[in-house]
Amino acid sequence: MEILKKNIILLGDGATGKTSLVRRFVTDQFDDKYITTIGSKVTKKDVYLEFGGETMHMIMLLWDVLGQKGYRYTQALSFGGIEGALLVSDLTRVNTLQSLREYWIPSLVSVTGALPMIFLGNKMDLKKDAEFGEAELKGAAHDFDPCELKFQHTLTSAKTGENVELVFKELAEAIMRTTEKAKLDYPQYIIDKSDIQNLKDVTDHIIADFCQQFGGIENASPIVQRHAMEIGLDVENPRKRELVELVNALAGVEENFKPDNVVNMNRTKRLYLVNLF
Ligand code: G3D
Ligand code: MG
Repeated sequence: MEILKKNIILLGDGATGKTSLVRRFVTDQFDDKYITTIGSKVTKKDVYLEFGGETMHMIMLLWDVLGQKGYRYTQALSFGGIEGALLVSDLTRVNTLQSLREYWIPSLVSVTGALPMIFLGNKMDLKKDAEFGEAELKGAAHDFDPCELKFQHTLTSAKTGENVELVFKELAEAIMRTTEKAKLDYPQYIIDKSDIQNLKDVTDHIIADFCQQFGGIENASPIVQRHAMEIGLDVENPRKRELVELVNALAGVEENFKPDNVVNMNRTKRLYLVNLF
């Protein structure tokens, strides 16, 4: 039997239920070794799944990252080698879904590139306190779908255990299904965030990202230059407001030749970089 080792990350705001989901899924967690690193914890779980008529043994290494925003450098390091993500929101707090869109997803994909992601609306047992439901979750899954997973999203409860095992297995299957080709269809410019010290660096990365996805600097740079001039952006001394305008202008260009979800992903990722400062 083929054995595969895959790094999975759970991402989302504090108290959405990431640690509880891992605990629920990994029933023998107390016998398992925890590797504690700065800001994250790794738990191992063996999963067996049918794929292409064969049984596969997948060793899932589950990365449970500190749920606080702002630890971006230590978090960026733990994203290396991540091959799939469970994005956890708390159904009783709609701002946790907004955070996935505006913070956690761009933060992840800017270091990993396209990868399978499943959106979880956790705490489904607290139905009467819910601030959003499956429709909003599906909307987010639709907007961020770099591997064309058909907008995977599931309501879960770490408390009752409902759908918990299912979502980990769904992610394992999604990782198996996601071919190298799918990743190449959605090239992502990978950013080492520890490189970014100021808005000038951000400008550099935004332009490089756009150029790479546009098929090279020769074709792309006249377009970037035209928009930068129209906006009055000084690349040596960029201001935040101008950079936001540039990001929107580049999204306008990309709309002509990329699918909506990719345009949206790029735009969100670039705005996230601008908003680091
Ligand atoms: P985090 O790791 O994302 O920060 P935790 O979140 O797993 O620590 O969970 C935060 C709180 O939410 C915990 O409550 C936990 O018991 C609760 N919780 C997690 N998942 C669920 C769920 O599905 N349903 C309900 N009702 N509660 C859940 P405490 O009170 O211990 O802080
Ligand atoms: Mg936790």
